[in-house]
Amino acid sequence: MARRKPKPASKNKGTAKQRAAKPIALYYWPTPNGFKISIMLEECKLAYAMIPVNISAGEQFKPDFLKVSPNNRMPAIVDPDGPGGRPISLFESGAILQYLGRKTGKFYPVDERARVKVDQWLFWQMGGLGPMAGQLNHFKHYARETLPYAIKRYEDEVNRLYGVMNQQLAENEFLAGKYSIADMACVGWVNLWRRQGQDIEEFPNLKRWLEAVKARPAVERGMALGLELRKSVDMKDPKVQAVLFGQRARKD
Ligand SMILES: N[C@@H](CCC(=O)N[C@@H](CS)C(=O)NCC(=O)O)C(=O)O
Repeated sequence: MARRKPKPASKNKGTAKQRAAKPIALYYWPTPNGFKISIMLEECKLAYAMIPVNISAGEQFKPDFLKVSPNNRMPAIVDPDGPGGRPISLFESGAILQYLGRKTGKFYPVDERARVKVDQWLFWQMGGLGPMAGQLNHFKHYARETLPYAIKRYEDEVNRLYGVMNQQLAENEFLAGKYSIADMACVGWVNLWRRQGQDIEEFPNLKRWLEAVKARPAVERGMALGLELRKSVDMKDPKVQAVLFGQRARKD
């Protein structure tokens, strides 16, 4: 019997199981946007390797990172086992959550009506809760001048958004009915309610939801990932502020 020539190692893709075991590279810093993806990876029990992107030291501008995330923002991932068994890179946390949901078939239903529900709340977080809470954090905690109008504008908006969630959660256990990527997108932000000048007691359904989501072991692990990295960072340090604030289009 003629022996088949063994394939060279580089071309041997291995079994589906072996390929799946190759870790996903997670470009990450411990913030509510980063937590979205660490939570999902933990929930899906996917193998991953965290690569810290110290955004306070300007690592988000390194050429290798910009190839993966041209918006100089984390999180981003490289999945060595992407479509067709080839690597794929992705930036934007909402797109990453949807990708991982499609890849694993978890926390992102296939049924169109159920999926539309998840998409609505996911995009609501991406376009509303995240940006508004982000601006609030900037004006309330970091701005070099105190601008009461800006603080009130974003504090009110976060308050309004909390009210919308509270209403939705009156009749739904989770944002889109069942626990999904939409809840993962929001938990890190709502967890900062004190810092956002909000009173969670005004929003009993939101409080119930926050406690339930945070009690999930994968959420706990996801929101604990790399917290030690941030410890030595002083956001008031002018060098850190020079990296993070006042960014304009890059000419290089
Ligand atoms: N829309 C983006 C936002 C990501 C984002 O704002 N990331 C921040 C940290 S929370 C970042 O990487 N900042 C780096 C910088 O400002 O240069 C997403 O959801 O992925």
